[in-house]
Amino acid sequence: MALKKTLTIAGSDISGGAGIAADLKTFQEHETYGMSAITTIVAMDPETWSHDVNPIPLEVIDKQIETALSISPDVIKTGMLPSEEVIERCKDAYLNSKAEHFVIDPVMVCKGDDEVLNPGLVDAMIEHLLPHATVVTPNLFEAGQLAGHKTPKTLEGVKKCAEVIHEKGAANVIIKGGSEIEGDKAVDVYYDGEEFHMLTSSKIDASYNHGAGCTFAAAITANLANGKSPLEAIQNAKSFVTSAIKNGWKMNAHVGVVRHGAFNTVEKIDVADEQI
Ligand code: PXL
Repeated sequence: MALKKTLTIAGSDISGGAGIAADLKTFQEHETYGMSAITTIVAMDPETWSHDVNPIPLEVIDKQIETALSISPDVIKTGMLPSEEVIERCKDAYLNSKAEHFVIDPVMVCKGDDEVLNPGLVDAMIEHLLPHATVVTPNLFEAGQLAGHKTPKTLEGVKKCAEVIHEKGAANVIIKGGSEIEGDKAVDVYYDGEEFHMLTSSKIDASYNHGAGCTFAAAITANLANGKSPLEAIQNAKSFVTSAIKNGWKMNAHVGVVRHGAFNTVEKIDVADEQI
């Protein structure tokens, strides 16, 4: 199969678990050619692990996007975007590219850090990104924000948010409920405007899960590049990230991180899919 090209426009997590590091590792695990345009650099205080977010100047982001687009990415993914201008640049990048798909991971906070990135970003994501998204991958908090609802806590609440986010233009919505939805399964809810699917795996010890969200969206991106349908891409990505979380490891006193390559090198964990 011809080598496909995947581009992430996202932040750099210096610890290597999330952001472009997660994306590039995941792209490689799927044999796609990964490229990155860095929007912000996140460094961590070694003592407290508080996140220090350092946005890259807009003109430097523009130059990176210009370079990457000249190499014709097949699928573009977004991650941490520090300003409304950068969000608009991502839309323009996708519309000016020949990419077939656009995957939006609507990063609003860093895990382990309760500082919400500028709340004005939510409106910009709704206006500029959702209408063009092949897939959007919010967690429960992000789903509530995008839908204009409270953070959903039940399956019914999650389904309502998925409907609203789909109405705002995202073709395929996958809401990561994970272990936070009641019951003995880790549940993600998929909606494409017609069908709801519940993707479930056993609840696993998810304490070492830094980077899980980025890895999941990057795996969707790579699967789409490799010709999978959105639902198949999401199903495969859930297996990939569940394996990565189950094999996560303790990095230091503050954080445990997913093992990005576990699906290919340690174990492939199955995910059940039920239409609901
Ligand atoms: O997990 C969200 C996230 C995304 N992108 C970058 C990050 C983080 C969290 O630390 O640093 C760059």
